[in-house]
Amino acid sequence: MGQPVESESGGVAQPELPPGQRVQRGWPVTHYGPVPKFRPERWEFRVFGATADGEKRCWTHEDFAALPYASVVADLHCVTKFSMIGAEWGGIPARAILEIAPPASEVTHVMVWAEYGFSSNLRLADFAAERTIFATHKDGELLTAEHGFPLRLVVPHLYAWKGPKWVRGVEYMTADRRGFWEERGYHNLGDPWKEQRYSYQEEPGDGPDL
Ligand SMILES: Nc1nc2c(c(=O)[nH]1)N[C@H]1C(S)=C(S)[C@@H](COP(=O)(O)O)O[C@H]1N2
Ligand SMILES: [Mo]
Repeated sequence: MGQPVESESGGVAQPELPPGQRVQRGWPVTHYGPVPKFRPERWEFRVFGATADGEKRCWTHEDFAALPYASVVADLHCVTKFSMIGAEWGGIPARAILEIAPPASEVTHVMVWAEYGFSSNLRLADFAAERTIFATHKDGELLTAEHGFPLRLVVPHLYAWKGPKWVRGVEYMTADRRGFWEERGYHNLGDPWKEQRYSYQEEPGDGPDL
């Protein structure tokens, strides 16, 4: 997905995109509100809610940045119909967080929290997916401030709003609850391959009542 494919004639075919998306040259900046200023001494990454042992976890920026580094190649699909393809994201896989700070067995969903109270809800399985990553780098370079420095979530198989920039923590939840855009008209699940763009498309069971 998202990688150029060698066609039989030897040409390079268009990468496969979810329905209704088109490739964006360059990398636009898309978000609601101002770009937060990074203050390392005040920054912390928190895991809270229904943890297995009932305790919260907290990392300083230094400690979080020292967690094992991994990378994934993944596309960003914005619900406004542009896709940014083939970026290499480096950082800490969400799975690593689940291992270090395990959720209680009743946990079904997570809320990913960012600066200024921005949030996005994910099913635990989407958060635990192999390629879901808390990115610190893109294409080998530190993220820029407007693209989420020092940390953003990338959930390759969902629309990009499911990946908050300027992430500050994860809440383990035993029931689903809508995040920022999911309360404001966007689909609770956000699978671009199913074109789950808007909440009016939701079917029973896709999300909590609005
Ligand atoms: N904190 C925060 N993260 C956010 C958003 C936002 O409004 N606030 N918008 C999302 C949306 S809709 C998209 S398309 C991507 C855009 O990422 P980019 O600006 O790096 O291209 O960020 C996502 N993460
Ligand atoms: Mo978006």
